[in-house]
Amino acid sequence: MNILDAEFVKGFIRLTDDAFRQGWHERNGGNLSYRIRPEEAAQINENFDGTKPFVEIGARVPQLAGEYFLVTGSGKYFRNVVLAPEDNIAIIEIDGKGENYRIVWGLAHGGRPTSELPSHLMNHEVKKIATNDRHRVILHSHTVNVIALTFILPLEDRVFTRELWEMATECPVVFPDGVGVVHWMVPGGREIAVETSEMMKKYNVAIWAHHGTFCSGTDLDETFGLMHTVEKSAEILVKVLSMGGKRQTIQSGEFRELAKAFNVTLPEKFLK
Ligand code: 2HA
Ligand code: ZN
Repeated sequence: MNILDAEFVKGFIRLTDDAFRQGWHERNGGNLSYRIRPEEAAQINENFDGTKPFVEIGARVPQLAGEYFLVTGSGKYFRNVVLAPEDNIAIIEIDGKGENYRIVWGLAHGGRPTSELPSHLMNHEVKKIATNDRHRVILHSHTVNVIALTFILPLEDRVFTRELWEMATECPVVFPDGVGVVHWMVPGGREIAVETSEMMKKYNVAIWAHHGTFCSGTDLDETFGLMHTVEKSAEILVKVLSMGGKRQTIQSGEFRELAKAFNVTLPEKFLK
């Protein structure tokens, strides 16, 4: 099968276009990765080029040994993916130790996988284990309103979770575990990857102060939808704060009622 005809590739390309149109991906901002199912890889691997050298990941991900990922390219623009996928995205293979990768398809005119590859792969490893192989997508976006809030709210999981939950009744149902906040760090390396993957052990959302948001999910729709929900909630909070702040809101007892009605568990630490 032609790689561009595979459903997961079509979905990946559509997500990059949708996310660009949301205003989350200026220039080369943001990145996306998808952990390819073995049966999906089997449908297209006749088109893989296994001759490129392995390169260091910059992190150790032994639980991902031998896996294939579809990833956006470093320095590539989300808005160009739909026009020229083969130049802007790539499929990479992880080696048997989980320490190196090689490009087997894509980035046809050169390039490297996303500069945030250590964070993406460490998040995938954590989520693969935590969700019993269900989560397959990591999306990093420069979400305008979430970033704005990191200049105003204390950089605490509890504060961000509770404020975002209060801004839209469906939020606790969409992200019942809450969100984590990573203090400002240099992007692109192993250190921020370690911090972020620690957050991903507890949450599906990790906010990078003054930078953006990471979301994890089972599929492309769910992960895009999670980013969209979190960012929309942040937008409402920015509007509320701009109008002088809350005069009324959803109460802890009401969140408990919601949890019961929608059959979700909300951690008590966020209901104080
Ligand atoms: O430019 O978003 O975090 C890509 C990024 C780095
Ligand atoms: Zn970024």
